[in-house]
Amino acid sequence: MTDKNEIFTKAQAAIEAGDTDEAVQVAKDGLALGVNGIELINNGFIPGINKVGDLFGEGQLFLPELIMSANAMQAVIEIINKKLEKEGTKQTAGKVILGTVEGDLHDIGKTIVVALLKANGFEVLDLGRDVSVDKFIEEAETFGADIIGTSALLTTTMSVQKELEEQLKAKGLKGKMKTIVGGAPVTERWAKRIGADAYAADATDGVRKIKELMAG
Ligand code: B1M
Repeated sequence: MTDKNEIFTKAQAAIEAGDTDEAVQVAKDGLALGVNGIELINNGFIPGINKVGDLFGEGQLFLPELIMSANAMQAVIEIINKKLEKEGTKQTAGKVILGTVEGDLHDIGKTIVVALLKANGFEVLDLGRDVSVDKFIEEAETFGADIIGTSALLTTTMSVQKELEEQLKAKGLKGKMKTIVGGAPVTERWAKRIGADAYAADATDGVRKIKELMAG
């Protein structure tokens, strides 16, 4: 019988190879075998894309290969998200607006956070990627968001999270809408420095912190 670890190994290998068909097959097989979707992402697919990122950073992999791996990652996240959304609860735990900041096209992590929030009963408006501060604020007001969540994957785009805090203050909205920040280069220290209400290291932590923000 195929065990979980074998599925995780295959998932990682498929992402490293940038093989979308294989990655999709592994995702489907894993879910069919009863492996939890989040576990599959955290222990299989994320280690794969992290390895690709490291090799890219070291100059051992090039952009076309990075794009192939990212595409494979997107395809499996879509499949797992659908499953998580189906399993989600129906009550409204709060309204959250989420997006990747302006200038930043990395949206795989943000999309996982969106799915997990939906599965936990939150009403979520996903603004996608490359979202300006003005758009975050405009959409949050229209949507009646309790929380604005931003994701930044580039050290150069983290500053947009700071800009959002400044704009919220300037418009008298700080406190009315709480903020949470995430993304690989983002830290608790950065969140404190810019005055964000919370920081999350990963999607599970994101849901936990958002629940705390709703309660407090
Ligand atoms: Co790019 N990229 N990339 N990339 N990419 C990084 C981020 C990089 C670290 C790679 C490297 O050099 N080692 C590097 C950034 C260096 C830096 O800023 N210091 C980099 C670079 C340089 C670039 C380009 C500039 C490359 C180029 O063009 N020369 C370019 C920039 C484009 C742009 O944005 N303007 C670029 C492009 C791309 C692709 C388009 C090919 C693709 C993205 C595709 C997509 O997202 N649709 C891509 C990818 C895939 C990566 C890596 C390999 C993986 C990112 C990822 O998806 N991780 C990445 C290396 C790395 O991070 N290890 C890299 C998996 C994902 C699940 O994790 O997003 O961290 P993550 O999300 C986590 C947590 O952070 C947290 O929860 C998630 C789940 O656990 N989280 C939140 C995230 N957001 C949250 C929000 C929350 C709460 C938690 O609440 C609001």
